[in-house]
Amino acid sequence: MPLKLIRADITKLSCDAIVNAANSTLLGGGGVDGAIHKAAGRGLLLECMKLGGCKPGQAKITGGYNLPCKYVIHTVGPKWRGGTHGEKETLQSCYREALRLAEENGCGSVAFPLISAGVYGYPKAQAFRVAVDAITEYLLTGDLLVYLVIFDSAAYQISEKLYGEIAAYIDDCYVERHSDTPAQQYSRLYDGESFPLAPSAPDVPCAAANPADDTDMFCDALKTCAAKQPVELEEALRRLDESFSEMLLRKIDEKGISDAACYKKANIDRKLFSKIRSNRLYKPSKPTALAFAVALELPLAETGELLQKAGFALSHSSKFDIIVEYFIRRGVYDIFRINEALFAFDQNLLGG
Ligand code: AR6
Repeated sequence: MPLKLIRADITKLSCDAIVNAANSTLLGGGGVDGAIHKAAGRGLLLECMKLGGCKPGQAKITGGYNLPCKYVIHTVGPKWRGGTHGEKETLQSCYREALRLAEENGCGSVAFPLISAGVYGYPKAQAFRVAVDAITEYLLTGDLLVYLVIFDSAAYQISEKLYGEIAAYIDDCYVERHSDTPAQQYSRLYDGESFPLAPSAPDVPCAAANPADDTDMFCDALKTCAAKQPVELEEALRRLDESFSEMLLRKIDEKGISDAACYKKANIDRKLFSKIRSNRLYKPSKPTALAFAVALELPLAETGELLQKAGFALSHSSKFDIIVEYFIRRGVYDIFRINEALFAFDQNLLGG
């Protein structure tokens, strides 16, 4: 199951369990703890009083009372003391223990705040990294839908350097788009790539290009390649009829990875993958198609090829596309890193 970053007030979420960043008394406090107790009502406090507290790094579960969720999982994060007092290990343990309790209690979904990143003073960027790493490690074998809830905009930022580089790349791409002819843009987009199968239709929005036009452009692109790469062309023509699902499964085989490894790396849940696998004509959304391209570590041209099978193309008119392209060009295929950047730029995220 995937990890989803969302901006929300955790007390409003109706998933099976929400996690509370509590203190060791479990009797309420400020921050998210205060908000949860306030929204849940007195019943929560009465149940918490019977629990006998909780040690840092551990977790306990109660009902959700007036909250829209079934359960509240209370965990106690470490207080930041410079990072040399086992804070990271304690924080990792908070996520692991809370996930274990959620699973034991039959939850299908659980939402976390950024534990310790408020009153307890854990540096936000580091707290975020520990959260993402602990949750993604769990998801390698676990089967929960996990939300990481970002409450205030200051609570989350990718490094200034990365943010600046991506912002500059977006600017450059916009400039390119508005100063070149479509043909120039196209050749630049696939600069250095050997097999440009997915022409980014000029002035056609990224979401849904006309499939008929796409096919024509696709054939034109193939013909253009003919002189240079006759063998590849022959193979590509043979694959013209291949659907998105077929291409995806073929590429998974070619990479020699398992289906599960692929959909987990793509941050896609098993059910969605099964649908794609069993329906050769399944049309995924653009974030889903791109997530698979990233999971398969496809270079830009092959990414375009896979997207084209779903009726999409990468476009320099879309910030979302440009950001994903930024990472692919640099060979960075960690979907969570890419999603962090997309999140920072208020874009849709990759995955299911
Ligand atoms: N929804 C989601 N996230 C929230 C919400 C909300 N409604 N409110 C705050 N956050 P903190 P800690 C975020 O201070 O650092 C309490 O007094 C907030 O922006 O709630 O683990 C307890 O009783 C921040 O990113 O928890 C303890 O004494 C994150 O939740 C102590 O604070 C955690 O901030 C625990 O401190």
